[in-house]
Amino acid sequence: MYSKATLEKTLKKNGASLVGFSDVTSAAADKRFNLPSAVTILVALDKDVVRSIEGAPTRIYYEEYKRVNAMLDRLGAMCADWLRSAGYEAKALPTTEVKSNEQLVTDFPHKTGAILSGLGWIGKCALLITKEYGSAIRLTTVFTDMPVQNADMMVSLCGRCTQCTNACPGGAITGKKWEYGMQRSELYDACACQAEARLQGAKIGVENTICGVCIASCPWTKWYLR
Ligand code: B12
Repeated sequence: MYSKATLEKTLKKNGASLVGFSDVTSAAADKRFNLPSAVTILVALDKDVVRSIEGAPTRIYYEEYKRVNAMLDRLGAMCADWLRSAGYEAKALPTTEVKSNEQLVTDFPHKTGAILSGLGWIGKCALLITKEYGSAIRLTTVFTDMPVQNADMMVSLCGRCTQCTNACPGGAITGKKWEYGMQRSELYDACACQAEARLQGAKIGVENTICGVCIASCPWTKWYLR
């Protein structure tokens, strides 16, 4: 009854698009509540909403952003409850946690578990990209002591594509292809992205950093939108 497969099925039945399991002991123990494993939950963004942000963010994208964040928080809590019922420890991270410092780095970026569980790769735009949904996804993490093994990690499938580099209104993306262990700064300038996302947000009356033009420009996202 309590197996990884059952947990995955339960989460998908309740709206998760993809679920991954990873051993995160390669990250510092104090950044993962001393727990060795992570469950990474992905929810895909609505196709029509993603189509609406080809050149600039929209109000409906902001509404979708809030809807998916709330859904991920619910799925994270559900996952933690399930793990505790199975006799494991569990700690759900908030989906939107920005306990980030001036360098815009959180203790445990959600993308880390996604990469280690083989759900996708880091695009040239620094977003997680999956074969199924491109980068039109948001994600969250639940730490646990349920034993899991890492799947094979994916290599970047960005090839020579420069769509996100060309589309970024903030000129934040360098165009370099991601390899495991690469620093974010080699891929992109997070401060330039943040400044532009603030401007873009202000244009539609939103105070948050909201953009997503790199999401809509990605050929893997366009494949999902077909
Ligand atoms: C701070 C932050 C920002 C900053 C900096 C962005 C950035 N890329 O770091 C600003 C304000 C600019 C920003 C902007 C946006 N953000 Co933001 N942001 C975050 C936040 C809160 C923390 C990210 C962080 O710590 N970055 C630090 C760097 C080092 O990590 P990283 O780039 O996330 O990923 C690295 C690690 O995973 C590492 N890694 C990979 N494997 C392994 C393995 C091990 C063992 C280790 C140690 C590391 C490691 O390599 C990656 C590349 O360097 C996360 C939520 C979260 N808690 O994770 C959302 C998040 C990254 N944002 C998200 C989104 C969607 C956006 C925007 C599109 C805004 C919007 N919604 O309109 C833009 C576009 C950003 C872009 N192109 O990357 C999503 C990304 C979804 C996806 N498909 O990847 C996240 C995950 C939110 C969520 N819950 O879904 N964001």
